[in-house]
Amino acid sequence: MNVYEGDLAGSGLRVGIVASRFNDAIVAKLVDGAVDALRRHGVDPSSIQLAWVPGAFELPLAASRMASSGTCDAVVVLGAVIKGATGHYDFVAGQCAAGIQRVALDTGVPVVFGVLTTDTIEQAVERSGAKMGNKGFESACSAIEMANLVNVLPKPTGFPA
Ligand code: INI
Repeated sequence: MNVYEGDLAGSGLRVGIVASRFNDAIVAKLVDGAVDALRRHGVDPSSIQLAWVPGAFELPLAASRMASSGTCDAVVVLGAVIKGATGHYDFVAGQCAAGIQRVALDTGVPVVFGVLTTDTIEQAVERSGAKMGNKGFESACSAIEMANLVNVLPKPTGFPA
């Protein structure tokens, strides 16, 4: 049996972070958590790129540019969509999630969904460094694991040697 797994060794990896400014008090904590996780797992700070976009709806485009640039082994996408704050929550959150998944499948580069989608601002606070952990930290760990998994999985046919 062949079992493929990605470990959490970040040394040598290049990671892009895309973050949205909407609800920036929350998202700044997610960015801090992500950078902390990357550094603790051995990613060189000079190998981390960070791009800011206005809101969660804009995250997929910037993630697409990062993922297709050839400069990232994985991309962490961070944002906060809070239901109480918007009537178009379902459109923003849904299109953001679908767009990010599409970028990952289209490019083959792991793109991790670290966007909080909550009913209240309190729930978002809890998930950005308070009692429910930090979604940015968790997402960065997932990005490292997926980057390393993609490196060991069998390559698609036609993939350059
Ligand atoms: N963007 C967010 O990231 N979070 C939100 O909660 C949010 N609300 O509440 O509307 C939000 N809206 C802005 C949206 O992402 C776009 O930036 C905007 O529609 C311009 O395209």
